[in-house]
Amino acid sequence: MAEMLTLSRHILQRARQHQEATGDFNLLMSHIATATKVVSRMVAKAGLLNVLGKTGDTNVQGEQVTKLDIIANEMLQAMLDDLPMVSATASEEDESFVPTSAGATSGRYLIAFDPLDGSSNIEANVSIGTIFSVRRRAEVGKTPTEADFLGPGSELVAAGYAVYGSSTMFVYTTGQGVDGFTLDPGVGEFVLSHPEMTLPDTCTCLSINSVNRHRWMPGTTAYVDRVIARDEPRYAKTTGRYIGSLVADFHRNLIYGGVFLYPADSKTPGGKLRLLFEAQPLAMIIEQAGGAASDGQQRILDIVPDGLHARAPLIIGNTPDVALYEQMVATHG
Ligand code: AHM
Ligand code: MG
Repeated sequence: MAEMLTLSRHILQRARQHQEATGDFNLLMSHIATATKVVSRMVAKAGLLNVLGKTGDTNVQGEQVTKLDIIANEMLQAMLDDLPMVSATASEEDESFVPTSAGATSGRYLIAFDPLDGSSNIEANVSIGTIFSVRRRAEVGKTPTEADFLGPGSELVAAGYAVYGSSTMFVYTTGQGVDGFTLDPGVGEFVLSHPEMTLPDTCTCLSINSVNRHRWMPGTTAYVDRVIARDEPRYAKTTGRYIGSLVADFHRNLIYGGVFLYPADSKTPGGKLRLLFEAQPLAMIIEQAGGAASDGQQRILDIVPDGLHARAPLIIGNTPDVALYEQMVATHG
């Protein structure tokens, strides 16, 4: 019978190779994966279930919350609440972190997630996703605090995302490379389809919201102009691709090569995307895939967040393209 390497088997095999006892970790990842399977199903049925559209509320970021955002958020929280190894969760949708019922004091892990990224695209049937990260608490045996979450991304023990596209994929890293799994809807399991993902060394896609050009810093304008001039071999075949769903934009660029930018600009001088819920996990994944992530001046994974909802400019993709952006910002400001 043909080999079918499911996500659980893959985690167990990895653990064996590295002689780690990861029963806890396997259960944790399985629960996250199950939550994303449920969200995937909800997203696929959204039109039928009448969960499309806005609730009329705004979240802590001041954005309109869609119904599916809330459902996905509750789903992830519920799936993690019973796990004794999880101390607390933090979500992009909630102002504060939430201690779990099972492991608040004793749990070793803290989970941060963006339950439904790119949710402004839901009604148009465009790909959206879930992003998560896992960090270890410095000290167990006490009540979790917000400060426990506020470490640099370099301390993450795992990060991943699910993308709800033409198929549903689950991509994750534990610091030993990046592996991608595709949901087999018949079996209901994520199956290894993209082992050891690495970025192709070509800048195929330039991904930036170009309509914001009027508010870019000079370095960003100079950078984009240099890429789209297409007179350097590296950029001779570069094309523009921007979905407006970070997970989907990121995933495409991971497959084809390229750079995604949500830079600092005059409207959002501190960036738009959130460090804990978006930038840190994707930065860990891109580095593990051979790429780089920067805020324009420093490595994303070195930044220490000053709050759960801290934001950062995000320039993420192939290393030479991210380095060129840093150089252009250093030269032009
Ligand atoms: P959100 O759906 O979690 O609020 O995410 C923010 C989204 C990202 O998915 C995407 O990269 C970005 O906002 C697009 O922003 P803009 O519409 O300003 O280009
Ligand atoms: Mg979101």
